[in-house]
Amino acid sequence: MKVAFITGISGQTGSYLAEYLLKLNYEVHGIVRRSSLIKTDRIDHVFNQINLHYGDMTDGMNLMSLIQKIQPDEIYNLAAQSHVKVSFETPEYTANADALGTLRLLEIIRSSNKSIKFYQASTSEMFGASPPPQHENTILQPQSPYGVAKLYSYWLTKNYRDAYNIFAVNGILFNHEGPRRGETFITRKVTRYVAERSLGLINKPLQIGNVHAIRDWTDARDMVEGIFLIMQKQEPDDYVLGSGEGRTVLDLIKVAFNKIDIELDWNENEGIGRNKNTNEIMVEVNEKFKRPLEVNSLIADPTKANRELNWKPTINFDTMINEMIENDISSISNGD
Ligand code: NAP
Ligand code: F7E
Repeated sequence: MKVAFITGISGQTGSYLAEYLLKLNYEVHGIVRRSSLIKTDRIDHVFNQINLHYGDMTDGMNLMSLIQKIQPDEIYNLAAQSHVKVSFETPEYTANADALGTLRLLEIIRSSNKSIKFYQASTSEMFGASPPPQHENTILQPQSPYGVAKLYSYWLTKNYRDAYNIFAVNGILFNHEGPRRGETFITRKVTRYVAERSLGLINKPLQIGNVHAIRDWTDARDMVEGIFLIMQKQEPDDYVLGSGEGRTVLDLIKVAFNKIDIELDWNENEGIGRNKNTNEIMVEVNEKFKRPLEVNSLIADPTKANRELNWKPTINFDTMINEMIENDISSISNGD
């Protein structure tokens, strides 16, 4: 039985990864942070099958003693302060968790007698200002403290691979979403709003930032499969994972409103979206949700992953958004 240690197991992708590895008969361990409220909703259904430990990416001694005790075969480093806008407000903390946290793990692996495989959750945010499509050799020009912190971890992962012969890999993942997505990311913010609208619980317009940014949105469950395949390669290497399809934030909003039979009429000068039939204002740009610096366009070129991992997403964008809205409607109806 293989032993996996997942940092960020309580997060969106970590929770799907835990399920995936359990199905493959892994012994799964993960860290959760102590907080005044319990935040394990995403993994409660597998609580009895996984091993949770208190831990924090900013606490090297804690990580060291856990890894010495658990003796994992594979470490998946998914823990991060993962919100781009928040990273402008908490840059030092973001660097500590997202950059130095990776250093702590890699140093523990380097000093271990056991050979431990390491996966780093790298991100398309590292491409930043480089125009799409972006692939493994695209120049990295991050535009946020988050992107810069992740860039450090990306290079450190390559560096420890080359210098110490560690099986250390980067998955350079484009945006991934699903029903478990955090509510402050744009897809979930929109699907939750649309769900509340359809249930008649809200009549104020949806407040959003930059509607023109382009993103490549893939289902998180498809990404987890890709993460696993990257870790199973004979030789360690880095891979871009994404659908290859770019959409604007406005496209996303229109698709979501369409699901509840509302056609949106966008007025660019006013920054307002109205219900075409009733003229009611549904969406409003609010400067508060814009970032000091934006990444305009991220669209994956996943050719290498298609070819070498035989990986392709199986869930399309519309299906994913539909499921997210349906899930929000049923969880709101159940009082969640
Ligand atoms: P997420 O939902 O925000 O989950 C992040 C996880 O990290 C949570 O479990 C969180 O715990 C944990 N965490 C944060 N700070 C920590 C710390 N100091 N010590 C220990 N744990 C900490 O993110 P996600 O969407 O699952 O993404 C997983 C990883 O992939 C992240 O590293 C993210 O940066 C990266 N990534 C994500 C995307 C995407 O589109 N989703 C794309 C590319 C890369 P709490 O629950 O306690 O906050
Ligand atoms: O923003 C625009 C925003 O916060 C997407 C993280 O998982 O993917 C994610 O980062 C776009 C941006 O994701 C709002 O300006 C407009 O252009 O959902 P997001 P992100 O910044 O792309 C990458 C790959 C990661 O690695 C990250 O961890 O939508 N946008 N209005 C808005 N975004 C938010 N959150 N809220 C708005 O109101």
